[in-house]
Amino acid sequence: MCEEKGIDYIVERVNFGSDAHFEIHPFGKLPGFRHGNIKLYETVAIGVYIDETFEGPPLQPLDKMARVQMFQWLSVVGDYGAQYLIRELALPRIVAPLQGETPDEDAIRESLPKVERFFGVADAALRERAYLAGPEISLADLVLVPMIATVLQTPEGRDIVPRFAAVEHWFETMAARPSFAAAHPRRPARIEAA
Ligand SMILES: N[C@@H](CCC(=O)N[C@@H](CS)C(=O)NCC(=O)O)C(=O)O
Repeated sequence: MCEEKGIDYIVERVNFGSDAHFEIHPFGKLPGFRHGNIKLYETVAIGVYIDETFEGPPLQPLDKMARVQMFQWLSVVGDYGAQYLIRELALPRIVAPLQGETPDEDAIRESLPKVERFFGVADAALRERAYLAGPEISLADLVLVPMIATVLQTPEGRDIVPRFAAVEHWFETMAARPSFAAAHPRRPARIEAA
């Protein structure tokens, strides 16, 4: 979001579960956000704050129904996307082996119909319009794109995503934006913009 708005920012790492972590996020999750004396957590709140505080291209539609669709998608992505795509598929498939654990293949298999449903619903939306909430990019697209990038790191994701042409096209468009490369999670731990 900061990259899309063209604003300077610093990415800081915290030790997960530390006092410093709970100081910025009282539920011990990510992300947390600080701007001067303002401290925020929850992605949607942070996104609205960034968009409405700084100059730069708008990240929320003015049209009422497009804005409503944006919030619908933010909710869908935050609830069902995070659950099916990340917690049920990507985390067991990617993180479990890194921790020396064997992924629960039955659980992963059970996630797949839900992952497919998610992509089916997104595909139907993206066949009608270029972005989730209309003809212009919005916070909803910016929240979904890292989830799809993560799912594409799994063999299941690489099999499923190409079956949804509109989602695949949308992802390619999003991944070609400079903000995608600039905000990629493999960046160094601490980044200070010029
Ligand atoms: N509703 C929160 C979700 C926060 C969330 O679950 N964040 C994930 C990372 S994107 C996390 O902190 N996971 C680690 C954990 O649950 O221990 C938001 O939208 O910011």
